[in-house]
Amino acid sequence: MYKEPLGVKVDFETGIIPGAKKSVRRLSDMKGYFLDEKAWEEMVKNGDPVVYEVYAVEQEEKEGDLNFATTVLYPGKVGKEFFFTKGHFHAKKDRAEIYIALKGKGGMLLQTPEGEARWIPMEPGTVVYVPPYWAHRTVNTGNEPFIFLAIYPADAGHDYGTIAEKGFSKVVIEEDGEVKVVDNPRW
Ligand code: M6P
Ligand code: ZN
Repeated sequence: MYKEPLGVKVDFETGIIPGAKKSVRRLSDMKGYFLDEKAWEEMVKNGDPVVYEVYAVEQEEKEGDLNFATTVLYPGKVGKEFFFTKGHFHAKKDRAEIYIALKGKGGMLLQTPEGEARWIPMEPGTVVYVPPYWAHRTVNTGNEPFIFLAIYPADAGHDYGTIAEKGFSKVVIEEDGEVKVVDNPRW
């Protein structure tokens, strides 16, 4: 009747959680996500790099329970655009989430269903509260892996649909050696 409590040691250097379920997202898994389609195609042909890995400890999709996961988001760019995670709304839209940055440098793009966006810079120690209803995507703006821990309701689920189709209303690019958050020309 009672589940067994669990303590695990997350490796802050690598993001690895012992016993967690690992998933890998390569650039080829992100067709249509980046603005510069030619650059995307070239990079997929020339080695198809891993963009990010997720180590997740997940429970049954039941109200009241919690999941947690680390993400290791590698440094890189497609054209001017920094590597990012796919990004999602929660399938149960009113579910919130907490992110804690562990290593590297980056930030989070958040967006309401109406397309209003926010950018929150993240460095080790930054805690981000993702309120209910906001889609969220992390971006690596540095030159080492950006690693963070996420804690989210077990019944939140992932809704990739709208973000996969339209993306975010803002994109994070490098221009003149600077990180810029600018309007998405395709929005
Ligand atoms: C965090 C959590 C996970 C999510 C992962 C990768 O670890 O929010 O739920 O799966 O980031 O993000 P995405 O699912 O958008 O690819
Ligand atoms: Zn989420």
